[in-house]
Amino acid sequence: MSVLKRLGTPVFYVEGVPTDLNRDNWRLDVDGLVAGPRSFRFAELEAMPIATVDARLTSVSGWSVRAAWQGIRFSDFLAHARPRAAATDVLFSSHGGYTTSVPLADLGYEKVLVCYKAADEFLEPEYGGPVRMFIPQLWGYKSIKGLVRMTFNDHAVPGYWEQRGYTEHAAVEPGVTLDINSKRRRQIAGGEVSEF
Ligand SMILES: Nc1nc2c(c(=O)[nH]1)N[C@H]1C(S)=C(S)[C@@H](COP(=O)(O)O)O[C@H]1N2
Ligand SMILES: [Mo]
Repeated sequence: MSVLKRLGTPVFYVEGVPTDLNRDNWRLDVDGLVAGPRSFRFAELEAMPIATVDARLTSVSGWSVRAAWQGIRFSDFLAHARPRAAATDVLFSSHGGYTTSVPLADLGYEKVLVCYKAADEFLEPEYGGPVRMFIPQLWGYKSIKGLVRMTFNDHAVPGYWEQRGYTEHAAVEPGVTLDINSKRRRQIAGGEVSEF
């Protein structure tokens, strides 16, 4: 069981938890402004160097969870995705049709992962398995779960929550958040949540 599940981390999955996606049938399609479209299998992802990032996922809805997130650094994954010089943003799509777009400038941060494990356990479907994004400096709605497509664009595309009024830039703002690890409410300063 992943640490996320053990801690009782809230599950947010507006399109429903996928029941027909697993590490064998999962594919990640990479397209748009790239040298050539590519499709990756889970085994190919697993063969890439794995990084561990001790950081928090923070939801705009008022909670935050700390874990040892694991996967491929997005900055390393770029060598496989091969974006063209004109690319500025990546549109992420889930198996069930959730979308969110993130500037490459934000994705270059060293703690951003194409994530498939937490504390050495594979992610359950409800926590985004087989593969999700982990982007700790931005609100959780940018950390797409059930990731199946990355489209490199020269513009931002409003995603599921952005179309419903959430900000496009999504930098974590000051406020009160429930720390899922300690079950305590804390005031946060905004930016990446790292103080507890
Ligand atoms: N595919 C998909 N990814 C998603 C969401 C979603 O509804 N669908 N919710 C987002 C939101 S709002 C948050 S806060 C995090 C929550 O991650 P968790 O459900 O693993 O706790 O997932 C994000 N990724
Ligand atoms: Mo969220």
